Amino acid sequence: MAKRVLVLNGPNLNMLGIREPQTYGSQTLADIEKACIADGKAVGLTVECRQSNIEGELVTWIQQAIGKFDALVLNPGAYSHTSIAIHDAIRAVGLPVIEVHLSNIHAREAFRHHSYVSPVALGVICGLGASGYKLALHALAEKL
Ligand code: CA2
Repeated sequence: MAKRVLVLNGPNLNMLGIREPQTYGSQTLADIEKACIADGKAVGLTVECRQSNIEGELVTWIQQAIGKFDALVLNPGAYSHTSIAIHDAIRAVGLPVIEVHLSNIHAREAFRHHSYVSPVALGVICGLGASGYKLALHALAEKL
């Protein structure tokens, strides 16, 4: 059976392509999600995509991934820098998570340099724009 991957995007990522293209690129979230489904299919993965602006909803989806998904690709948005709840949820489910950021968080403001997600992630990709999601899916296809 094809391995199943949940691609989760956090707060404000529904604004992609509408504002700040110089930082986050010109693709919309719908474009990125469509590409994730196609890129996943090309490497034998079944991909489902969701986005939420609500921390608790992301936590619930991470918890509910047990038994339904084999791995996650997660762009936690600004919750990367604040959320112990998302850190704890990833630890609790024990599924492999690849953290993706469109921008290079280390080349930006100091408050973006720390991520609570990175220590519990299998890997971290940042600064490569929407290609980061494709790279994460390719890595999962090899690892799963
Ligand atoms: O680079 C990334 O992918 C981020 O996760 C994006 C977050 C930011 O808080 C992280 O530090 C890095 C912000 C997403 C906001 O997305 C927008 C898109 C278009 C217009 C405004 C915001």
